[in-house]
Amino acid sequence: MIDLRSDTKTLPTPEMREAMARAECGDDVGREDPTVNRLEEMAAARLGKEAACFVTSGTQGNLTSLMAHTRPGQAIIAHEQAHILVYEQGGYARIAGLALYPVPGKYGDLDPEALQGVFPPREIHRVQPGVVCLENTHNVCGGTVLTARQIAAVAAVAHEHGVPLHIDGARIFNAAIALGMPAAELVAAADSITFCFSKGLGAPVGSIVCGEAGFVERVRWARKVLGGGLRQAGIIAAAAIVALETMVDRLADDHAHSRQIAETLAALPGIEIDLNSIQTNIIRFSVVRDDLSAPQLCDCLKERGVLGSPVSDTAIRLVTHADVSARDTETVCDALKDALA
Ligand code: TLP
Repeated sequence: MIDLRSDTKTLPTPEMREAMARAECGDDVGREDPTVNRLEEMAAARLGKEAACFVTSGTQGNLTSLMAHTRPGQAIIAHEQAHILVYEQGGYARIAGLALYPVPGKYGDLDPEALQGVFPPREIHRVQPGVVCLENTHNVCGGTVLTARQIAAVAAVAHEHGVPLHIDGARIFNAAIALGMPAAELVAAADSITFCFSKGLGAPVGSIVCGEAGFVERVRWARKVLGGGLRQAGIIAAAAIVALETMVDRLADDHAHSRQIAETLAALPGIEIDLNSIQTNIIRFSVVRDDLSAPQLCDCLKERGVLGSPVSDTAIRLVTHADVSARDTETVCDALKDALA
């Protein structure tokens, strides 16, 4: 099976398994795990931030960041289709105690002028924002990329109101590779960033939060109360180190493969796809046929050895990743042509 349901489906490489077997370990809750400490230093340097804290997942990275930036009773400002809002079980409200100001925006961007309008007056009836969030790349918008300039423009508005900017950078290296710039430069204007080792970078577990040292210390406390203190976590941090060292540059292949699949789709009847949204490894498209729904097309693809995700009755998401080769990509294109013929 060629599994295009998500880049979370990637399996650890042999080099990761070897590094895991050899990893030096200690109790990470007491900061005594040398492998976790090394990973945190590497990640902070790579993102151009002062410190970092290894967490179990992207969801935990975002939630601990929100908890560290805010206090209950404040609000989060985020894109209306941000992963934090739509796919994280409302942890921002349920656990961090935050209200929400959702903002629309093309391809995941927040227009600085629209953002200005979202900040309420500082008066007693109004919930005050405690953090602004961006997502790069933006999952629901189709793996779309925000540029350093777009990020800086949003950061400027947030900072004008005395509020920090957090980036859900689950796939920040996809964005950096697509733009051809170092990730540190891309996120320079942001106060914090979460990124994932267990998506396109192929590690089995883990994400990390990077930011200024005091903020990261608060993240560490929030991680503990959420049950995320992991003891001999060097076992999994070792795989994350290999991911950071060996899996970033190859993301360009995933982007080329998704472009090839998207262009094949665009030429097929009954398919609607916005080729401008195909910027990294995610392909979202619609099936506009009376005789075929998105779940039915996914069933047809499955019979041809390809797994995709129907995200509604008419929309499908496909994601390319390290376990999808150039040859697999040809097979996917043939399966789509065959299924839609
Ligand atoms: N996204 C997953 C699913 O949850 C939808 C996927 O298959 O794409 N931020 C972004 C932008 C994400 O796409 C995800 C995972 C997360 C955060 C959460 O990461 P995890 O799954 O590690 O908690």
